[in-house]
Amino acid sequence: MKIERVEVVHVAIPLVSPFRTSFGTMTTKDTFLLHVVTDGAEGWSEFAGDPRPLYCPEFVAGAEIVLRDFLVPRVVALPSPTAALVGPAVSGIKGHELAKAALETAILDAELRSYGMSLAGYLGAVRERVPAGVSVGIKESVAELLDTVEGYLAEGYLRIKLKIEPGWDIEPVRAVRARFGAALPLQVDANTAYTLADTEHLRRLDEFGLLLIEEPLEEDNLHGHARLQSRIATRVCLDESLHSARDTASAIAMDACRVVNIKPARVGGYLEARRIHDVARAHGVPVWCGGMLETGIGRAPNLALAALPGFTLPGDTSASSRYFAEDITEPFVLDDGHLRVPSGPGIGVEPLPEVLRRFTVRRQDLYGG
Ligand code: NPG
Repeated sequence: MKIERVEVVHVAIPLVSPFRTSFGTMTTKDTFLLHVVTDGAEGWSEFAGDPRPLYCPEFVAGAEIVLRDFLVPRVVALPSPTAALVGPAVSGIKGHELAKAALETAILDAELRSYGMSLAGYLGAVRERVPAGVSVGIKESVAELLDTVEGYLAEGYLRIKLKIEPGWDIEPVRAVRARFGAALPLQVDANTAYTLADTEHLRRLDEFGLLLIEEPLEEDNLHGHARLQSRIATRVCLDESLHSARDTASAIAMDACRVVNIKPARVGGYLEARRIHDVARAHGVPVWCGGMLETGIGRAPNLALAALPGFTLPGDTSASSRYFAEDITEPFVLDDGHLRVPSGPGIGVEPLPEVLRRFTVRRQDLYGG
């Protein structure tokens, strides 16, 4: 395969409602798509990060530079670039997993399209549809939270995740349990907002029968998470702390997590995500697929991954309408609480040209063109 052109397409798409977490509030999906043109086919991917480095160190403007100056030159210089060669080619560049994931995914999409093979088939998917969970941001009041959760349950979502932070944890969880019952699959996500000194406080969540508590402590504090896990009954799930299959193996060996959130972008792409799935599954540790408010371009490959056998918990892979009044692909629609796994070649979706044009802020060639 020969790469002829690599282009970034910056987009800004309003969210249907602001999304508040312990690290900030988002009102717009402001990122770029990566468009790769090869001699065989074209591929698309989405940079999962935001304009500000609040969730992780990477951010939109920085990622464009890293791709332009360090990642794309190494990959186009390969005699015959393929997705499997991207990781080794860029391994000398430290970090920047989100940018690496965007490049690998766009090339993988083009490559699979040239073979007429779906990403789901390539990864080893065993399901045609996956159960959909939804992530509910921090609200102004418990009443507003209950209304929001009620609306999502009425739409058919099968699992609720509540964002928490100090001052917004026990009471919202208690209220959701009281209103919707003990059978509702419910979990919480702290996005690193607590410290080990909060152990006794976090132990109060044990009485609510949660599926898990996600990333309660500082990023990369595996030792602290293991100490916390030894003192609370709720399963600890890691997100921000896991960047690779090796990290995941260490965390599992230390009992720093009993569940893993796999976000392909956070770990450098779908090939490493698949390895994490395999490591976790070999240890009997359940995984689920996280989300970063992606458009349909980022969501489609996540659905393919979520169809692997070890994904035994519903993920944050919600329908397009949870995020946008208008998605840039054909919308993903909830059907009986599930989303269909794309079955067409590559990631199985493409941007709708007219919609993409309306949401495009800027286009820039990084190579060729
Ligand atoms: O449905 O895609 C979604 C959002 C799920 O809560 C969600 N994502 O911390 O996992 C997270 C959070 C996030 C959103 C992280 C945006 C980074 C950016």
